[in-house]
Amino acid sequence: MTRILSGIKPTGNLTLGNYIGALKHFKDFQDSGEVFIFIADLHALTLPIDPEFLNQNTRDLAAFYLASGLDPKKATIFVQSSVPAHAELNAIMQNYLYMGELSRMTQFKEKSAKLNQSAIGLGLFAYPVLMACDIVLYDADIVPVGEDQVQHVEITRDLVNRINKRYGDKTLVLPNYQINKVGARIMSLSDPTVKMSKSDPKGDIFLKDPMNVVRKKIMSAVTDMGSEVKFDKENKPGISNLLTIYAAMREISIEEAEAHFVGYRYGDFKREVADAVVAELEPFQKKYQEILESGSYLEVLREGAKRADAIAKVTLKRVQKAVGLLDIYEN
Ligand code: AQP
Repeated sequence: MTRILSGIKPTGNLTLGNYIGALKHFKDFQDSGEVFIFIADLHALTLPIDPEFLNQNTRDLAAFYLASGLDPKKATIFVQSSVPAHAELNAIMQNYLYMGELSRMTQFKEKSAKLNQSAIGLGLFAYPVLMACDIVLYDADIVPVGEDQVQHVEITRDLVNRINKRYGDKTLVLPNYQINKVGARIMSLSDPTVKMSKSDPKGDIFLKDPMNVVRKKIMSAVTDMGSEVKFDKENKPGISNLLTIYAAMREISIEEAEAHFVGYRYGDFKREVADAVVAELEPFQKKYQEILESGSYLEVLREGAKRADAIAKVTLKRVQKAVGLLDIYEN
């Protein structure tokens, strides 16, 4: 059975970008494969974060996962730090990805550029090593991600090939990434040339925003010169972004969305985009709130950790053995 794994960092309030690029699609996999969805809390420590904020974001994310339709009977939902094998495998794998290749990672370059250069944590630099461990521990075949994370799955593939060449081709499973046809990169509403991002929000829509705020943000989104509602990323980045959001909400292609808005003025166009977003987010938000208040997500995470731990341990053992670490409990 195909194994699918993905995760989100609890670094901030989830955005519509996280929803469209990742969250919305997780449930689609749970009937066709074995799904592992985790909360990447160790990754969240790679940039300074307030402990209470991290704690709350972790709870929120668990509730959002469940609200998105993930069924804990079908999908294994867990917190990364609750499965020790992630950190243990990381200690081994950090020796097999090289500083040159890690320093070329776009995410590292972008995030480190915003920091005081003398205070860039090793974890931020080594982020792709831990992410590779997250993936290979579960023998994942497919990793659904937004566009930004593709490079990290590619470096995971390099690592797997390196390890398998050295220790035998059955040591690790080679993963593939999967990105959505529509909405792999949702842009900021106030500056459509930058990605909508939870740790660096710029007029972004948060999944916890009240619906009147969601509407207001869409109505005041930056648009472009001209008056035609047309998908043209280069010359009309604002309109193209709103068209993408609409297409993702209605689960149609960009071409279908464009055809729908022929002859529309910007104001009416934005109003319909807002309607589509509210129609999807409102019930989703209600479900999230119910789950959060009930506290039921904690039992799901405990059960998920048990299941994930049992699988991750097996991979860890296989790697420890392959690289020559002595198991003192075996003969
Ligand atoms: N704007 C986006 N459009 C489409 N997909 C997106 N994703 C994130 N932003 C967009 C996808 O959501 C998942 C969550 O990834 P992550 O939390 O591990 O980190 P990220 O990719 O770095 O996302 P953020 O929101 O920008 O987080 P911060 O600000 O903490 O770095 C991934 O599948 C991602 O591609």
